[in-house]
Amino acid sequence: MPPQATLFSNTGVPNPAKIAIFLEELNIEYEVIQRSLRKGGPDGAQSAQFLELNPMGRVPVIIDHTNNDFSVWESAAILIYLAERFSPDGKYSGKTLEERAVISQWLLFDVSQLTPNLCEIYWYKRRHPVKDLDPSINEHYETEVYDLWSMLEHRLEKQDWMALDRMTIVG
Ligand SMILES: N[C@@H](CCC(=O)N[C@@H](CS)C(=O)NCC(=O)O)C(=O)O
Repeated sequence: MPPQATLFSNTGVPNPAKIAIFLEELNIEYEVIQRSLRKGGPDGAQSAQFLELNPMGRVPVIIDHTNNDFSVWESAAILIYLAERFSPDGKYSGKTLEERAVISQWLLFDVSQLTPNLCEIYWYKRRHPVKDLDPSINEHYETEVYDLWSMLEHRLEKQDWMALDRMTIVG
């Protein structure tokens, strides 16, 4: 029997792990195929074949073999798709309008605030250190990230899960 889904991934980067955790939670049988980032060739995320699946040439991407090999990229979109397709009762994506609003609030907070600020710091400190960088730039992004993380800490001091009283697609 072929697996229910294929996850295109790369060991050592964070976004595909979110999808793998959720596939496990949903008890979906899946295979993982590694893609070399920023490379062409048969295993590369920039190959013409992979760009057909994700025009950004990035991971994660999933293929749902139980739905005519429908494919989705962008981790937040993948989480929403998997939740709605494999758990249509709304357990993970929200059962009511209000639950869905709280879940999207935290999902969009991650996508639009937390992750972009983390990426900035990662890029210029680790991937591409900038010599003699104006310290105010460092301060700006570090303060942003510490403030956002403090918000998460504060919320998780009061409850076990980010959005609701149970695990959802935002943790
Ligand atoms: N917003 C996208 C980001 C995808 C992304 O940037 N993935 C990284 C790995 S975590 C990647 O494939 N990078 C390769 C590149 O920058 O070319 C998502 O959440 O799926």
